[in-house]
Amino acid sequence: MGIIKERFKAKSDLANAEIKQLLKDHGNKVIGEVTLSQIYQGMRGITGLVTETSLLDAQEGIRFRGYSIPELQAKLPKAEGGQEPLPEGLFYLMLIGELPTSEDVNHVTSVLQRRSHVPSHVFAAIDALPAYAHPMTMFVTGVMALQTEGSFSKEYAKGMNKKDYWISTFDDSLDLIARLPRIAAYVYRRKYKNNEHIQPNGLLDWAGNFAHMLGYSDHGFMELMRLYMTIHADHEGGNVSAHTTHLVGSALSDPYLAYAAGMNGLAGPLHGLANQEVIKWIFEMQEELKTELPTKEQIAEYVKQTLSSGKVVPGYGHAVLRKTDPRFTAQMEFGKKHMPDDNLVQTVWNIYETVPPILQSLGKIKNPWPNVDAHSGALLVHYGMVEYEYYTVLFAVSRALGVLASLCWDRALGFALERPKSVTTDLVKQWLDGKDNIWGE
Ligand code: CMX
Repeated sequence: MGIIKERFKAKSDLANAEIKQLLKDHGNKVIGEVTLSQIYQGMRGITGLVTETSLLDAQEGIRFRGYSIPELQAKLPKAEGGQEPLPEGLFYLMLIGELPTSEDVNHVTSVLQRRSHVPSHVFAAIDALPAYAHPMTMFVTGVMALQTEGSFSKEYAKGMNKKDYWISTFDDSLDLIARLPRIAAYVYRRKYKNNEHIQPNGLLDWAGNFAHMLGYSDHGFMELMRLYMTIHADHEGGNVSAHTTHLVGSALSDPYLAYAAGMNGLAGPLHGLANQEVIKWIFEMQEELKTELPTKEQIAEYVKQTLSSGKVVPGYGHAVLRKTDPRFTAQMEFGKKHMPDDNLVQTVWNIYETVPPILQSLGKIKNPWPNVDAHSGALLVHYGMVEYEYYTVLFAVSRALGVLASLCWDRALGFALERPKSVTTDLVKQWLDGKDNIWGE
């Protein structure tokens, strides 16, 4: 057994015993109540899941195993000559629950390098799609084709002891994380770079090698990828991509099936696809106003136009957060350091000063502040990655770190099949008429 796997087993054995005791002592304690609005309106605020890897505070933003993004930037190991955290370190932290040493991170990097081979039928499956297919469709098709290489389903078919579910889940998760950059880079080069592919560089870290295979080998872009892959990795358990991965995984669908399902959720415009929508919206604004650097007054007018045509302002608002997303702030800091005079980046900052008061004045939006997607595209465009339809694929590669670390925990803790109760409006009406005991089990 590898060293990370041994450490994971030791940690999860302890957690298992602790949770068993916790449930024995307090299993019947009530932790909240559910209102009628909540069941009709996206179950906002209902505590119904356990996700160990990260926790979202509405005011402060995300913490990964207790660490904020600035803390991670200070404490996680860096690449040689780099200043941004290595995402392998965050994966270790989410999986093991402790900050890694540089040696631990180097170990994760080399394990991922060893496992990164992608069989040719995966590329053939992507090639079978027309060139106009969306990059997320190509990416998820590649992931589904790779499912042939998984071990969980094969072990299950042979007859696996429940206690061992976590082992092949762990193996599949590492294999998948190792191989995703290759699949994602293949999609990019096929769709946008004449099908000219770049072989991996085994001397680079996971995110650095991804940048290299995409065709962006300059130091700044590699640093951006390390930061990007770190901050997009996890956002506790209730968001669509994490929740879907967990839900599908709860049926004992293997990590490939569960992750692919989650990423189909990430591909929705109210979730991860918002990163492409932001840049598309800014490009359209620049075109309509015939300027690369619209004034704040011009931006305000354009925002009002967007709202009055019944559309959302992409990159703004959040289901849980109530302040500026610290992932936005981390990217803003990166922009200030690497490209303070870039027109598009400055436009993102001008939008930041313009949009919140307008959204606030509508009186119905719970969070008028920017989320992670409001900033990412402008940084990518700066380095030449202008193909905004691709951006959600980058988000998906990063999100694998969080949702797959969580899936390992789901299996190690023996979490049950997820199956909440649903009701009909007829039943709700009967209940409102005073009929008791109608909710069922
Ligand atoms: N622009 C315009 N209207 C917005 C808005 C925005 N950015 N954000 C919320 N609203 C509207 C909602 O559509 C809703 O309107 P109705 O009552 O008419 O249906 C109202 O304000 C209340 O919504 P809310 O409770 O504040 O927000 P929700 O929890 O329902 O939705 C989210 C959250 C993210 C879907 C929403 O803010 C949105 O659509 N934002 C734009 C898309 C986006 O940036 N998504 C990315 C989120 C981060 C991520 O997952 O990657």
